[in-house]
Parts: sequence; structure tokens; C-alpha cells
Amino acid sequence: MSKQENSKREEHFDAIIIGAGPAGLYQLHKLLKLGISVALLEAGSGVGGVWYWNRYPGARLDSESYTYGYFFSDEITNGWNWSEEFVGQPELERYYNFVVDKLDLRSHIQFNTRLDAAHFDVAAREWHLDLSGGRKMSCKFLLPALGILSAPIYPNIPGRDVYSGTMLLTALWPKEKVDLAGKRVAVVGTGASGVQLVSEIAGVVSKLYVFQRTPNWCLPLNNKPISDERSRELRANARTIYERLIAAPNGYIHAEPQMNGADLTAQERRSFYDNLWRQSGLRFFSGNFKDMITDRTVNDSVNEYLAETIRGRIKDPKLAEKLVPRDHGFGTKRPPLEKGYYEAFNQDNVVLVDMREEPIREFSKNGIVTTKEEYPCDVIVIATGFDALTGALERVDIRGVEGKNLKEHWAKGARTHISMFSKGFPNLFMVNGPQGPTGNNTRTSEYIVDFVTSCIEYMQSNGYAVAETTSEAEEHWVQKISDAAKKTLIDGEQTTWLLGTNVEGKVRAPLQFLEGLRAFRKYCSELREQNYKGITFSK
Ligand code: N01
Repeated sequence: MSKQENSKREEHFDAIIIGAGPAGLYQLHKLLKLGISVALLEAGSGVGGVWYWNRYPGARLDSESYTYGYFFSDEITNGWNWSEEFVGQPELERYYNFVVDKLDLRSHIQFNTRLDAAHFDVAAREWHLDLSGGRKMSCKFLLPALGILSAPIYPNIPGRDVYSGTMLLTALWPKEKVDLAGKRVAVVGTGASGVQLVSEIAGVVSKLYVFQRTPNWCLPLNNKPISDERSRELRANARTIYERLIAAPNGYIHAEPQMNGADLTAQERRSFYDNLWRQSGLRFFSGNFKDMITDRTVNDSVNEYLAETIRGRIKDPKLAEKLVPRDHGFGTKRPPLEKGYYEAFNQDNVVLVDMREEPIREFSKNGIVTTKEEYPCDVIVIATGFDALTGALERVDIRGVEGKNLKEHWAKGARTHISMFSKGFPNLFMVNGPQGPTGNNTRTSEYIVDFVTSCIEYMQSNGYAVAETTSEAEEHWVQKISDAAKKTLIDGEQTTWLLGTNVEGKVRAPLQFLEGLRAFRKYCSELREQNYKGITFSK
């Protein structure tokens, strides 16, 4: 073999996974088990994906820690202790490093390697990849595991280059320690990221300007440490916990909603909310009434209840009204979880800047200028969210058959077959692509990884070289996504990443399957039993 051929071979793998987040790492483990050659490419210098990049103060889980990790290996389950019910970013980053070492995955990961473009070569039946720094690789199967909320968006505010202070993005927080103590800080955006950050830093900064365009319905996290005894119990019951998670509608440990709020009196509904309110995490959301986001009256009753809790926590009644959402009902957007967020606004050093009254005009040399005044600050933190689900994939130049571009294919809205396949893109297995199920993200991605792996295994055992979905299967899934959304109050009025309405020019369409993980699993398992109906295979 010539040196040239040899070097080409070194850069060719059966499968290449993109992204060392929770999904990508599990995918790597599963494909290695199949005995094929695999590489994982990661743009960052470490593992963890979302938990590598989002290292802003306060970044924390909103699912219970012990429901978020992996369950497939006893060695991992028994070798790890979660310190809190909802752990923060540093512990999660440590966890993924622990997993990588336990499973001996590190030597298969190429860090600081960003995928710029991927083109499918029909004749050779392989993907050709262009990587950062001019490197090239090729593979038979391409598996982007880029994360559902990983393509951050900057707000369209002029003057970014003019500002002389430090500008940071929650989603790309630096690895070096950022000392905010005693600084004048502005936070733009009050979604889950902004809310967590504000809760965490309000007590240490000298001045905090919170730029809010739309208030959110936030829930108290009610976090607490996990004792050694509880840790032992959690490990001993890991199997039962896992079974509960996969039997649940959305992969959460919370009791499944059993009642319709519409069948109860106002007083009965209130007692139900009182009980949920005292619980932790997303329980108030995922354990609420079955008709909470389908029945307007029930939804209004939740809104009234939550508005009262906000009013009860803010000293200044006028300020409280600014923090009460009016544009959307609870649950139609994913609720941020907080610890002392509302109380922060009672502090003298914290100022809410209501952008409905005074929109931001520009960044100036000294800070942020609204239509009313200039807010001088040392640090501006941008927490304006993500081009969710499609953004990370569309930022790579992915071209399938006849040079067809994925972004163009999705120009009128994402089109997939069960979130993993798209017509015209053979052997592209999207791990956590758009139109996947809502729910506990590691449980949803775990199912997708299992499905993708079994599909590749099926191809191998039947001698198939190429898998591609059909237009009909795609059309069918797009319709199912839309039908599921129509049953809810999530109607497109909201500015939310779930519908793409948070990104200028993005087509308004539901980007997740709102019937959730359990329904998704059932649907996909039936397809699998019919030899992966919706996918055509060729030799
Ligand atoms: O982003 P968001 P996020 N000028 O889109 C505002 C997950 N997550 O990063 O509502 C000023 O929710 C925007 O205002 P509006 C979780 O699934 C999980 O906070 O568009 N403001 C909004 O307030 C979550 O849902 C955790 O009017 C502008 C904010 O920026 C998802 O990630 C932690 C603006 C964006 O909120 C996204 O959360 C963090 C502009 N030009 C995130 N443009 C966990 O707890 C937008 N905004 C695990």
C-alpha cells in the first residue's frame, strides 16, 4: 500500500460521531461495542457537551441528578455519588470525564476538531468531512450528536465592537475563572440561563441590571444535598429508578399526571398546586394536571396561582407586575428553575430593566443604552438563547445526494423521519436531531442512540451499505409532529425555541414531538419490528 493510500486510510472510519456530549459519548461506546472503527470529533478541548460549554455561574441540572446519568453500566452507577439532587456544571463535567475514563473512550476522541462541512459521495458511498485547520476525513456513517440547544444566538443589537468592557455569552463561558465580585454586571435575557445566572450572582456583584424582554414562569428548584445513606439507596435502587423513568411519559421520575384539572373545583385545584409547589425541580410542570396545557381554563388557574406566588415574593407591587408573564401560559415554554431569583429583585443592587418600556438601542463604550438611559457596566452577559435543534446542524455545510444542502432541505421547516433521518442524506444518523421527543434529555438521547446503533447493526448483518429515509416517511413524521402540537396551547404566539419563533426568519413550526418520550419509543419500536419501516436499505 502506498504511503498516500495509507494516510488516506488512517483518516477513514466506519463511523464518525460529532460532539462529546452525553449522547455522543454513549454513541461512541455503543459503536465501539459493535466492533467497527469509530472516531469522535469534538470542537472543545474536553468532554461534556452542553456541560462543557455552559460553565456560567449557576449552570445546573433541572432533572434530578440520579435520573440524568447513564444506567447501562453498573460500574458507572456504583462508582459515582451525586452530591446534590440537582448538581451544577462542575460536577457534571467531572462525571463525564469519569465515564470517559471508565469506558476507555478518550483515545477515540479528537479534541479541538470542528466539523465545517460534510459532503456525501454517492459513488464511493461515503461522507467526506472538512475539519477545522484544513484536515479531511471520511466515513461510511456520519452521526452528528451536536446537542439540541447548542447553537447560541447573539441579539441583533448594534455596537458590540464599541463596548469596551467584557462581553460574555452564558453558552460559551470561558474556562478561566471570571471574577464578577464587586463588578457592575448586565444580563440580557431571562430564560433558564439568565435566571440561573441572576440567582447565583446577585449577592456578589456591586450592581446587577437584568434586561428582561418577556418574563417567564419560574419554579423554585428546592435543591438539597444527597446524604451518604440516600446515595446508597439510590445506587441499590438504580434498576427500579431506571424502569420508572422509561415507563414515564417524558423520562422523569415524577409521578405521572392522573387527573384533569377541569374535573375539580377551584379550591381542589389550589390544594393540588400547593402540594406540587412544595416539591422540587420540574414536578410542578411535569406532574401537573393532564390537561394543564390543553385546557385554557385549567392553564389560567395555574397562571393565577403562580402570579400570586410571584407577587408574594416581591416587595414592590409595581415591580412584581413586571415579573408576571402575560404573553404565555405556564408550561407552553419550558419553565426556568430558580433559587432566590425573585427575592434578588428586592435587593438594592439589583435593577430590572423592562425592555417593553425601554428597549435596548445599542451597546455603547460604557455599557447598554436603552431608549431612556445608559446603564454603565463592567461586564455584559448575553443569555439570549439558542437556534435550537436545527441550528447546530445547519451551521455545518451538510450536503447529501446531488449536493443537496440540509439547510435548504429544511428551508420551509425541519423535515425528518423520527428525528434521526432526512431524505437525500444517506447514512446520516442524527443523534438528537429536530423533531425528537420532549423529556429528560439523556433518556431521550439514550433511546435514539440505541435505535441508531441497532439500525447500523441490522445493516451489517444484512450486508446493507446505505440507509436512507423516504419522502413519504418524512412527510408522515412532520404531520405527526404538527398534530401533536395542535392538541396543546403551544400555538405559535409564544417566543420560544420550541417553535423556532425566537430566531429571526426561522420558520414557525414545532421542533419537538410533544407527545413525549414514551409515545416516541412505542412508535419507533413498531418501526423497528417492521425492519425499520420508513428507511430503505441498499447493498
Ligand atoms: O434561552 P431562552 P436560555 N434582546 O431562549 C431573551 C435549556 N436550559 O438559554 O422571551 C433581549 O429560554 C428572551 O426574551 P423573549 C432549557 O431547555 C436548561 O435561557 O424572546 N432579550 C429570553 O428571555 C431552556 O429552555 C438549563 O422575549 C432577548 C432569553 O433571551 C433552554 O436551554 C439551563 C433578545 C432567552 O431565553 C434555553 O434557555 C439553561 C434580544 N434581542 C438552559 N433575544 C437547565 O437548567 C432573546 N432575548 C438544565
